[in-house]
Amino acid sequence: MLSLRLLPKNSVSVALSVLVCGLAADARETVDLTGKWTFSFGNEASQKVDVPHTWNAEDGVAGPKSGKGSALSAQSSSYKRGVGTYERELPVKPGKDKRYFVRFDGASIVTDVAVNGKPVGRHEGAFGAFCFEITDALKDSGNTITVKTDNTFNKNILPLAGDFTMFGGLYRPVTLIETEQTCIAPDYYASPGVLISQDKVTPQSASVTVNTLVSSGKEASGKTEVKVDIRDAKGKVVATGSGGVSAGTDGPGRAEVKLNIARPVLWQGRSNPYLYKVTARTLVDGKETDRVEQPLGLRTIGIDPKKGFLLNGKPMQIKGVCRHQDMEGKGWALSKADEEKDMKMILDMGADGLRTAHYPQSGHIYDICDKSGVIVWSEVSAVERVYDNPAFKDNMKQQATEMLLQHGNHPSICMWGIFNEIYHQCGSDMKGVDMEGTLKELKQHIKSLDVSRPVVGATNQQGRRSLNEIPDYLAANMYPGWYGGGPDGMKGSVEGYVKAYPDKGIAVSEYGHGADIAVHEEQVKQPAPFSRHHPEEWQSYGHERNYNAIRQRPEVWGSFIWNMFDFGSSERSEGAKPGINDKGLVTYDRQTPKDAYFFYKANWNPEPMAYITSRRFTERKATETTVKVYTNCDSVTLYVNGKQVGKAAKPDDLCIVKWDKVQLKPGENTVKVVSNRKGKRVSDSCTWNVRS
Ligand code: GCB
Repeated sequence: MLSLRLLPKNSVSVALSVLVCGLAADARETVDLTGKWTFSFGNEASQKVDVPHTWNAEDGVAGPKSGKGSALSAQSSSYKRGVGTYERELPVKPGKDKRYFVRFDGASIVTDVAVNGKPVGRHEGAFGAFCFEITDALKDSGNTITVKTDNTFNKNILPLAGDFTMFGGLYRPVTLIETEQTCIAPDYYASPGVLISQDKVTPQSASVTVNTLVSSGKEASGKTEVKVDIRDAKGKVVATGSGGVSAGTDGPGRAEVKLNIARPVLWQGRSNPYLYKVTARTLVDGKETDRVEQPLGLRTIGIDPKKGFLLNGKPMQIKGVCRHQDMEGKGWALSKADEEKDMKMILDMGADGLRTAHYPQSGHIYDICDKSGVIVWSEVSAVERVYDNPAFKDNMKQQATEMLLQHGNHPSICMWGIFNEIYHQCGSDMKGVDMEGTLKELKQHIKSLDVSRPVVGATNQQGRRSLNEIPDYLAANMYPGWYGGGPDGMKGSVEGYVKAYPDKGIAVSEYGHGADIAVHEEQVKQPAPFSRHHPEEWQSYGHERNYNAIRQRPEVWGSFIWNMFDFGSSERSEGAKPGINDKGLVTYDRQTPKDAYFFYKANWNPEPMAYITSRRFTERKATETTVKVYTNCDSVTLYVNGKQVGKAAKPDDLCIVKWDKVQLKPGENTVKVVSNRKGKRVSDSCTWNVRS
């Protein structure tokens, strides 16, 4: 249960509220501060920009200065890291008796905010939202907000390392909020101010506790109470309750309301992502002053080392992907439409799990997962190393608190991740640092806020027992077929972990292979990972072999492909383009799903499909070739240059059909496959040129 504990409100690093939808028009107003910003990096000339914005969209993926090496560290960067200053006028004429807040959904890495030159708050950490009250800093008119964001590496702020670019700037939306004197706190760790815990969920009934955080301004007066109702998906009220507000020791007051729902419809992942809606309202002397709505998906979650992941008691092996939050030409500064496009590609492929590696992502991503039934692993950005000093630990706990309070209502989130590859690339500089002690504290901190979700970790240290014992359940990053050993090594790697940790459960938190869509090979051979030669054919073959081993072990509670999309990694120099990690199933510009994408689509998505692999291998030398098709149809017929080749063929149990020794003619060849499933005709075709 998300058991709310009011933490001391820290004026330096407080955060803000989450989704404020459907508010009473006269109670709370929100304005997106999208346009009209002036921006300058360091002493450079200023320019007009819109927010979300980053200054690293291009240089963040330009690759290392030296042009060689692949150190997995975003610390020694060749891209611009420093202070960017944003400024704009605030569209506000302060009303008497009103309060004003400014909310940032995310800014990288350290942010200082001033209104009319008066500091209103500082936030440390690139992935959490934060919200400051600015009422006292406002004038009657002509109000200016100045925001300085600094993405310089900072050893007291997570993450300390990682194979990804730390894009700088106001990269998520900024919102101005106007409230009445008594409101649902928008500024308590930027949580929605309404914190839901699912106390007991069975098919017969569900009991839920809703804690509403109530903030009263200086001028507030009157008797305050909170009313909560829960509506089903059709809008029918299925439970109501109300409660008085007890004063908070520090920070907002709190109203606890317990509710019961008879015979609830459960949130059952992609097969039935059923959502209720919780509405909490503050009333002063009977008059509504504020309202916040939150999603409620009733479900139980568990991991069984023998049965896998359990959703409402039903075992499943999560078919997941990992995602970084950047895109070509935009870095981290994505629009909602960009995020929707990413999630659509994930859903179309048939995945039912998402690991937000290596940090919490935007509220919008979790919203989409709630609505579409995707199981989410959301993680704290403890990548490769953590320190054990108080300043670092404070920041770690603050970032964890933000993740839990901001996103804890999302039913899609089914586990909290506390580390990725700790000890990786740690040399003598980390000698004597009690990294495991720090992670134990992190786990304890998370448990003090939420006992309803398992804590997991992604290891790559099979031998480090004590590290791997820290999370409730374990997962491991495994790269057979890429960083070492052949792709069939997945079987042994999985078995090794299962045997070593029989009570911990095992998931494959990462597996993958690089692929450049312009590089092709007739005979697949394992490439050198840090080379420029990353043939697309090897990636798909590696996934076929890896996934075959994973699916044969149903006790493996999930697998998460590394990665759904190519992503920016300033220190990499390999594959087609320096600065890019090309293990995505989809290219960085999102224009091209690679062959391996369709391997999963054939295996995971129920819609009939057939896809000819190596379709981009258009310029060939050999007249004899193998044609490989991924399909979920019962049988497929191949035509080359209009002539049927052999008989209709059936795919194997990995949805693969292969025709060997297919003859092509010199010059242009049309290759086509046709199939039927459930009366639906499916076909695919491509053109290959043979030039000897
Ligand atoms: C890993 C890391 C991930 C890297 C990936 C890779 O194990 O967890 O951050 O990007 O390997 O591509 O090497």
